[in-house]
Amino acid sequence: MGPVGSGKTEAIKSISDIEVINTDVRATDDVRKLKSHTTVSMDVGVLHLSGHDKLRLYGAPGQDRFDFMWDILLLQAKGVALLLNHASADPLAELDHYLQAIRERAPGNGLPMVIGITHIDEKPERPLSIYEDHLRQEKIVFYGVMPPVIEVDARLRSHVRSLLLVMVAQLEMAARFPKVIPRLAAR
Ligand SMILES: Nc1nc2c(ncn2[C@@H]2O[C@H](COP(=O)(O)OP(=O)(O)OP(=O)(O)O)[C@@H](O)[C@H]2O)c(=O)[nH]1
Ligand SMILES: [Mg+2]
Repeated sequence: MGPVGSGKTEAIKSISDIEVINTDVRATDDVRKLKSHTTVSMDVGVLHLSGHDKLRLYGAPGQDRFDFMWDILLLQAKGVALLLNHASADPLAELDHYLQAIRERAPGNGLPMVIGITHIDEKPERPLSIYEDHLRQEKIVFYGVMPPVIEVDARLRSHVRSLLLVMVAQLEMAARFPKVIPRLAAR
């Protein structure tokens, strides 16, 4: 999940082991000022892990007017990778907006979450510490931990892989220590 242009479609294209199914169409509204195409339904990809494990990847549309897709995707999601555009006007407001949207759809402990900061190269003067400072100040906890914040260039497979492995680690930890986060046992 994440705002328009944060790199959700690009990240799935970079990492997927299958050809990505996407629903990008030509943008005709304000989005056109940012980029030519936007996701209207979802992106679908797969990342093969070791053995027979695989991570199914679903990229949500960034625009709020398609938020019914967030309802559908979060109903079945095992975890959320939230991408934020570091170069946007107010990335912390976007962070709060999405955290709220996710909380409303996954109440209780929420879901395992990892936050990927994209477009860092476009705003190098803005410190990266703003995200962790904000999460700490607001005491934001999902699934028993403050969501890890990772630097990601969505165009680079290795970066996207690191982001997803951090999320897989949270899922594994939860599966091994279900008493730490009781809701996990039920999932
Ligand atoms: N310079 C730079 N460009 C990036 C980075 N990460 C992603 N991009 C580019 O930013 C654009 C993001 O576009 P998408 O992946 O379509 O964005 P999206 O999040 O799917 O947007 P919606 O579907 O409209 O919600 C692409 O052109 C990427 O190549 C980064 O770290 N640095
Ligand atoms: Mg997209």
